[in-house]
Amino acid sequence: MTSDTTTESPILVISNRLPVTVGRSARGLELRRSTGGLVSALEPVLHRRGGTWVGWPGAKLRDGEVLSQPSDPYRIVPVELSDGEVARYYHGFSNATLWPLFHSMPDRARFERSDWDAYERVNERFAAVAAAEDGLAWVHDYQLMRVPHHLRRLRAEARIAFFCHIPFPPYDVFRLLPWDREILRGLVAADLIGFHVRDYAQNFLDCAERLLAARVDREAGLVEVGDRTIAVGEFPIGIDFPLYEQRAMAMQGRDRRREQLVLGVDRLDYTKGIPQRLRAFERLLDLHAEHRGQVVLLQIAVPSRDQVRAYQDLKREIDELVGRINGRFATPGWTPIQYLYRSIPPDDLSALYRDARVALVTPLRDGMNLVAKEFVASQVDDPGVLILSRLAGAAETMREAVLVNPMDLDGTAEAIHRALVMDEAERRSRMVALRRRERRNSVEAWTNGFLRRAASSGERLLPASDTEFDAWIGSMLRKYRLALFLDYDGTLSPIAEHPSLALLSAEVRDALERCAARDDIDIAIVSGRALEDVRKLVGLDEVVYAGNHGLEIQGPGIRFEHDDLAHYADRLDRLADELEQHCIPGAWVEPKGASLTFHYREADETQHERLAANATAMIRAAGFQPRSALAAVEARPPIGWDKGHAVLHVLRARYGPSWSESVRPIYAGDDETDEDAFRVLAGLGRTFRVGSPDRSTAADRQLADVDAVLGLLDYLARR
Ligand code: GDG
Repeated sequence: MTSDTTTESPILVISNRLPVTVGRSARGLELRRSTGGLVSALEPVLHRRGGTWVGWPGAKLRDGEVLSQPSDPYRIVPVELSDGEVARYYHGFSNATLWPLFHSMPDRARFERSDWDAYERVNERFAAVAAAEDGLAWVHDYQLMRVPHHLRRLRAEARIAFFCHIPFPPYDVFRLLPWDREILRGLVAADLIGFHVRDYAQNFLDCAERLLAARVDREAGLVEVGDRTIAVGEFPIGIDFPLYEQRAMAMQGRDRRREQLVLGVDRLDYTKGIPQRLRAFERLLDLHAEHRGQVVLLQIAVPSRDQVRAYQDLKREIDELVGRINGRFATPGWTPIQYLYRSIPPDDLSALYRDARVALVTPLRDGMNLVAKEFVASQVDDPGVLILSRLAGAAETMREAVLVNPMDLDGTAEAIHRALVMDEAERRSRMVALRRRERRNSVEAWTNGFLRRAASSGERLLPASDTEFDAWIGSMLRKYRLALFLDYDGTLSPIAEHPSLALLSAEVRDALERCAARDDIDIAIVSGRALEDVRKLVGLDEVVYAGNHGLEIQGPGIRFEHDDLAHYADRLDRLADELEQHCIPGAWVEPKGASLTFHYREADETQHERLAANATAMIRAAGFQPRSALAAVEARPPIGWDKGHAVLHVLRARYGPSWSESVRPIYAGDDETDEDAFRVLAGLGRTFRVGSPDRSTAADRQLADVDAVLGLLDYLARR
């Protein structure tokens, strides 16, 4: 994979389905080109720039069968799924968990671990197939939200963009998902994350801030996770406007329908609000008898996900409603509702769009809704009226539509009435504005806009500003004394080749000294290093030092050593000797008083795994706890004491058992061992995780790197 970032690099599209549907007949493999909106959106750029489309072909391939030829403008690469995976990853986690939840219908969502496991496995496979291809990776939709993460693992330098075609739910709904953080971490491995409308992007930023402790800049649309910055923005999708316009014009010869036609076109899905729409139409006939015998609602419902129970139930509900309403109102010459449960050819659809007096687009929730846009593009003659649900993404921009709340049956019935009696001047002025916007914001503009942004994203956030720090910790500092806890390696000093090279920069030293000089700040350094080691590196007398993850603590007014330490001293010496004997060039043992670390950073890379495994086994055999660190394994005495205990010990020793009445702690650290401190301080002060953790953090916020910590120290010293 190349990391070329120009706008003209090849494109690597990754989506659940391929742009072709695979079938099998007596003549063998048959490929049918899919006609969906995504295909017509992306094929032009793939033709222009070249590239690859990775996806599921929808059927099993036999050995040697390929989906594209070298002469084709772009490659089509299949990801194969077993029947069980289709059931669990696709029908299960994608369509029975994420789809209802993301449409804010949690009652319909099922949460099954085996579905999640299949989703994770399939996403990993998509990423593995994609990792072998070139180009700017553009991952599509809710079925593949873990792909950016797995792709980034395989190709650290890849440029990855993600687009979500469905809504992103508010935090309160999203966090019902037992795998909420995993999904977010899957996404933030991308460089750009796109949504249809601003609300969804803001919901995503809320979730990233609250569940990943990420820093977000809502105005700029940036989220910072560890040392990476991800752009998040709204990119409302459009349609191929000229295509629909021309098709509608080509239909000119057809008879216009006599009746006043009200049209509904949807996949049969519970998000589309079809039963509510039918009831609203019934209400219209109740409230405005003048439309009886005149108006027909034609509802096209394209069969979708029909193996799923909820969709079968919905189908039955609609069948019954149509029967009941027609039974109530029909006359020998007029049937109020015509209902087609099938897909119709594109030309016929265009003819209906063109002839309809009213398009009734009333989903309960919809990412965007393309039917509304296709209807508008097809109004080439006497203009009709678009009635649009406020809960469709399309309502964010299509303000000249008649907007309704689909749950409000009376309101929707009145809107249909209004549309049916609206004079031509009003219909025309609304439609002119709608058409102008959709013509400009076509799907081509969407693709180009998104890809331009994807090529330029990757900006760094500004160092946290005073305003931001004020919002996080300002009010707390005005009322309380500050106990400032800082880890050393990776927090105050960047991780170095060798521990002895990790020194404080002049700026960090200066900011630390200025903090230490203030009367209202007390500093403690909490490190995995030996106490003497870290004391020498920092060298400030007024500071408390906690070495060996807090097993030994010394400083003004405190001298503490854990009781059990002496007991382990001899055994630790023996373990050090044993490990020394196994050292190869580039591996060494660092004694740290109460613990030791076995380093292998500079040893031959092919030996890393073996060295780590051996050291871990020896440490365990000697009765110590192994803990893996960066190219190192630590051996710690099996004493139930960690940085969390150490922090509480310092607070009690310095300020007494009621310390929280007068003191607020702030803790910054970059390591897994700092998580223990984040956990005990939750709600008692403010905690910062430095860098980009692999797993989730218990800290309140993240800071990108040592420079961001410097920003914090400088703020504390100056304020
Ligand atoms: C997802 C999001 C978002 C329908 N019936 C027939 C037919 N269609 C075509 C329409 C339209 C498409 O299907 C439906 O698109 P929507 O946007 O309305 O809805 P979803 O399928 O749920 O799509 C949605 C979209 O992704 C894009 O990002 O807007 O919110 O849910 O193009 O024309 N086409 C033909 N015959 C039919 O009977 N030929």
